Amino acid sequence: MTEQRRLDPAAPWTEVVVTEADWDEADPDLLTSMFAHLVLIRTFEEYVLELAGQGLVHGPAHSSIGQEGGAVGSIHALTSADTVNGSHRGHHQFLAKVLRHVEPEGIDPRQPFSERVRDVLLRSLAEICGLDRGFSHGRGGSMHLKWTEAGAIGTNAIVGGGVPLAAGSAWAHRHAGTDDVAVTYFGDGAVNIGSTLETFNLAAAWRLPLCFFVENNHYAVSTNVEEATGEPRLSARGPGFGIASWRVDGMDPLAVHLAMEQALAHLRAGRGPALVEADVYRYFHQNGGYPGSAFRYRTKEEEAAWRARDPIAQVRGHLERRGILDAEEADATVARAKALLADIGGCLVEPDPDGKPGVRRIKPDEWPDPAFADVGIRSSLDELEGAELAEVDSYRGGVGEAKFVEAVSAVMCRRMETDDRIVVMGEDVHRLGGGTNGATKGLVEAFPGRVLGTPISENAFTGLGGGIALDGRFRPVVELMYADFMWVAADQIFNQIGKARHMYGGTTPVPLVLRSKVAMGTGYGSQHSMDPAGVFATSPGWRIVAPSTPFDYVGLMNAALRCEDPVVVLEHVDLYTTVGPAPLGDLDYCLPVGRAAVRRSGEDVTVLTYLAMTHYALEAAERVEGCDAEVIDLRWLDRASIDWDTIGESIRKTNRVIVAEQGPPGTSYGGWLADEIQRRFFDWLDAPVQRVTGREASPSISKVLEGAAIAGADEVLAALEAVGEA
Ligand SMILES: Cc1ncc(C[n+]2csc(CCOP(=O)(O)OP(=O)(O)O)c2C)c(N)n1
Ligand SMILES: [Mg+2]
Repeated sequence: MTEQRRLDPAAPWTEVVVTEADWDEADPDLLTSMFAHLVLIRTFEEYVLELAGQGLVHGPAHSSIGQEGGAVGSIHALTSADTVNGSHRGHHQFLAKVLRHVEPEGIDPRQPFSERVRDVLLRSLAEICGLDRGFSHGRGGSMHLKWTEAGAIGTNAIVGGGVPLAAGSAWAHRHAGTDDVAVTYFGDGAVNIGSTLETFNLAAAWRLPLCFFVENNHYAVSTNVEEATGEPRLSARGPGFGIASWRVDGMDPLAVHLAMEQALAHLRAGRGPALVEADVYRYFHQNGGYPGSAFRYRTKEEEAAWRARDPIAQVRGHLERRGILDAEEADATVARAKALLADIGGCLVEPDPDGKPGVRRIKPDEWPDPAFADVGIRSSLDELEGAELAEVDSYRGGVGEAKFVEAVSAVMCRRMETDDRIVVMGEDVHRLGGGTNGATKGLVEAFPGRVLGTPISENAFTGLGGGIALDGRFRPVVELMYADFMWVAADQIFNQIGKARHMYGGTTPVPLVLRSKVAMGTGYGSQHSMDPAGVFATSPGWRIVAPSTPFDYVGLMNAALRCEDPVVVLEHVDLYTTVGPAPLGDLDYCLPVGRAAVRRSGEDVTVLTYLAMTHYALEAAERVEGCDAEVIDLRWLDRASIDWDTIGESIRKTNRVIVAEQGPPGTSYGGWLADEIQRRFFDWLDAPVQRVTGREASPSISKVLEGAAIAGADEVLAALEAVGEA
């Protein structure tokens, strides 16, 4: 007969229940300001629904009506320096944060609303309508609300997508030596997604000052929380991760406020993350102005029961009961808020001259200029001005030889020495003498606290890096142990990091370096052998560098670390152990952005290649007979940085092109490049652009099959011979 021992999680799990006595003791200024916020946000949201109903909000408008209590109660406990982000349903959190920022002492509901309040509401409404005077010039709209100055670091349309980014913000707060915190708001649906769960773990492991604020409104679109999880008490998740957790009635803004104060005391004391689950309810369906019951996934009775506990009515009731505000004053607040919204709306919309009476349109001057569509996808590169530039033949410090992987760790060491902002993270980067390949050798000893071994959670730690980059105080260098793991972190890499600058208006720097190991030929098989260049090149926002020599690695890494854009630095394991030209002097030079290197001059064909394939192409060019190949090592691969001048000059001479890469044709880099070349240089081409690629399948583990799947010198040789015979 076994003995049963009850085990309890180490982290506490508490429900905060407010009593009448708490309401009696609450600071009148807190209650009046919460009331003003609630009324402003509710009125704002009603106005958004009105505009949406008239087709004046392009795309969804996820209303927060009914669940304002969670945001208002919690944000009244924050300072301007604390940061918040949220998800698709984020108007209420954003508004509460920016209102708090412009009126940090609170808003008096008895007074006229200030110009500052009017201004932030106007800019918020403009953003939601997709208009130029919005915070992101209408690029972000309803689901991407960001005003960094106010600590509103960006809402997000990917469920759970903002959670790792908030962890980055929390990390930056702590690393900067402050007691500021980050709060990430998300729903009962988002609590089940990997990025959220991974971030629970990472934040707890690293004791980050991050509050996971779950707005449990009981539905994810039409799916209710009981059918989506085995434990619908969502704050139960926290203790399993070692996170102190609170549950509170979110329809009661004071209860939320008091629970949040407890959570904040825990966070500011450096005791690790906190989770607050606020039980709330959205009165309407997922989107638009119809109640959920109209779509039959819930009943009118259920909706009425929640409406009976309306957060505004609750606060108002206590204000009146305590004689702080009388009914007339409260009604006047509501009337003033309605008038304010009508006034703000009048700045953005007008009667449609071609429409029936009552039909409105967006004022034409309020739209962004269509020419703005592509502005600010990447930085202008002003930040590289004044950088020391060098090429191997112009470098003054002398060029010797070194092992490639030593250049990798040496340049990072040098940069971390000169730039305190740099922080390196990834799996095992802090152990094994510099990670699994020695690429981070010596760093942890030299820079303790700045070389962070992460738990295996690519979404969480890549996103955390993204959050640090967006914060701006530090420069994250994230290592992906194998390039294939980019699919695991795909949301953070492509939806978040790559799109953030543009989506939030085109000016937000995202200085993140992603070191990604390309491990073709190592026998690690189908899931560890990809070349990610093609995927990055066809995704927005990223710059891509592909060094083929130690000298270039140093210069490209320096440029990447100086750049305000996300840059993926591809590192091919075939190169790690090779010896090549390397600087003998300083490690401070950059390679010029967008400059390719002609590695071999030739007359008959231009071979465009990169990374390890450069060496195989050069080998083939030496072996072939009857074809004089010019081999160009592209080095900068992305659309914005590729060197069309060097490519064009070569094509005008040879009139033939081969794009050579090792990986399969499917996700290949050469596809888009060949397409560009045939249009740009059609008049100079004597033959279609030829491509050398691997086979269709991802490489297998069997050495023979792997060799067959990956292209190398033999495949380039065959392509050159074909040119020679033509
Ligand atoms: C990763 C992802 N999956 C699905 C969606 C589509 N979607 C948008 S909101 C939503 C429901 C989210 O529910 P919850 O997290 O509870 O937030 P709520 O809408 O209730 O505020 C879904 C499925 C999405 N945007 N992102
Ligand atoms: Mg929900």
